[in-house]
Amino acid sequence: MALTFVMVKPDGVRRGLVGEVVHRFEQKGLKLKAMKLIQVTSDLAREHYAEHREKPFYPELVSFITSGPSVPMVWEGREAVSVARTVMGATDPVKAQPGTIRGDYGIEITENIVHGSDSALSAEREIALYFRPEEIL
Ligand code: IDP
Ligand code: MG
Repeated sequence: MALTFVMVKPDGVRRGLVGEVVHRFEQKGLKLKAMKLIQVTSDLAREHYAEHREKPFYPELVSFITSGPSVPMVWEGREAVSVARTVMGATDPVKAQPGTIRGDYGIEITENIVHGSDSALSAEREIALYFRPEEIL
């Protein structure tokens, strides 16, 4: 069974969407393996988003992701990485289909409610950044 890393970003927590996000992944049939409420530090944010270091939106992204508590989670299931991204919808909520989290709840590209790993390799890296092995049940 595959694992993936998902995180409710600070806008999702501020807007009271944690329950809705968890509900959608549960409803799809993924299994919750770990979850907590944390304040992402700038060091962690820079490491998490290292691949975007050269992008024009990187400073805004780091400042947004550290702007309040986030809820990192680990989910398990068949093809969990792509299933989670399908449930989340396209990166830009303007383009995300209705019925997806970003399609139903967002309109800003930076404040797009959720993060989800884009490959098995990123999932492994991101899970290790946010969770100790004994926190994954
Ligand atoms: P993803 O979250 O769908 O995997 P990425 O391309 O990995 O999308 O981008 C990471 C995050 O950076 C996005 O979720 C979004 O919050 C932000 N982002 C991506 N592209 C832009 C942009 O063009 N302008 C502003 N923020 C962006
Ligand atoms: Mg990404």
